[in-house]
Amino acid sequence: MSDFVPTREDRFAFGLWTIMNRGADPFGGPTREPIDPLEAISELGRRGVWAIEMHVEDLIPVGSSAAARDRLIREARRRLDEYGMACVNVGANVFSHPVFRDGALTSHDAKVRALAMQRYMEAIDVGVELGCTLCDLWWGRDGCECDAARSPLEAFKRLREGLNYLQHYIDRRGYAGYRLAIEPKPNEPRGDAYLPTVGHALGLIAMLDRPDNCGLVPELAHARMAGLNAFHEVALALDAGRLFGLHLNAQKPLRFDQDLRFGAEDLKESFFVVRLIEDAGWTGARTFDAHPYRTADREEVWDFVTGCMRSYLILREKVKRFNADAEIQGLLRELHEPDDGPLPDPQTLAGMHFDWDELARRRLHHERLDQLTQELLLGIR
Ligand code: XUL
Ligand code: MN
Repeated sequence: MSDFVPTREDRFAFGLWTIMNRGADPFGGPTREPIDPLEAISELGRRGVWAIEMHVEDLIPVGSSAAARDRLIREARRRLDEYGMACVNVGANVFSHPVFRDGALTSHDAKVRALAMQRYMEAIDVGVELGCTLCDLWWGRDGCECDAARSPLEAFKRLREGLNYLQHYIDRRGYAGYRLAIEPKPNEPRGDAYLPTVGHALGLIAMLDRPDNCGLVPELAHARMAGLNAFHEVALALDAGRLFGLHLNAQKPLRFDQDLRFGAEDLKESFFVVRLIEDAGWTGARTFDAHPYRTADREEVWDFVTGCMRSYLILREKVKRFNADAEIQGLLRELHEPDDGPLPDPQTLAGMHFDWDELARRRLHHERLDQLTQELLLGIR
């Protein structure tokens, strides 16, 4: 059996912000020492992590001089190269500063919208310098509590305009292969966020000037926060050919954004997500976007990092067992038969007779199938 030690081939990634997180929450300040982003890259590299994601501000503080910016990019590149690592997403932090308190892309203030756009352009430029090809937009503050203040019609229009503007920027700069993505989230920090789910985001993407170049980065916790099935959310993005990235973590449903270590909750749903992307041969980064507990000190952050990757590798091993389990596969085959292929033409179909009772009597084995899945996950199969 594997010892579950990650290698670059496993394509694991971490957001720099997850390592840099200092355990603060709305009720208390930081509980652990800061870590330098460059140091975070090297520490991840030493642990077999393949890639990083970041907000451009995680690496380059706002207001840095041009020389400091170049030095940070050069040093980040050097460290990534040293460990054979990649940068797979650079977004922008357009949510922390009070200037964005009522939104970035959807702000009523044209200057605030322009500032947000400037930050995203900077994210894309820095991404290009780091060999990255994705800008994932999570619009933390683009939402509302006070619906009287802004019509969602205005908000959707501005989000469309913003994404189109960024796409034109990418095209004008000739950044071939650079893509955009939306990371949906139902709420937090806003009472309601615009485009809360994968389905909502797909609706807006279809209306963009270049829908083919804008995809999704679903996050398991974001779906679970809304009480949705995260497995189905990821599958919808995959089915649409729009799974440009994926944020893995854990979350108790219908709560604040817990961002727990991957595998810490909802094991069965996490298992099905792993099975989905592994069986589909999806080659994107398996990015962990979670936070170490507030109780963790700086050293324990690395227990958190190792834990996320180990849980993924263990679940991947379970996927292999599931796919090789004769009883499970036998039940699945029975469920999929008889499949007579496509529907007949409507005229033939209209004249067909069905034995309703016989069809309704078919045994579906769901109880047995789910129990076998549970037992496999519990380690006795
Ligand atoms: C917030 C969240 C962000 C994005 C990056 O819930 O998931 O960390 O992934 O901006
Ligand atoms: Mn995320």
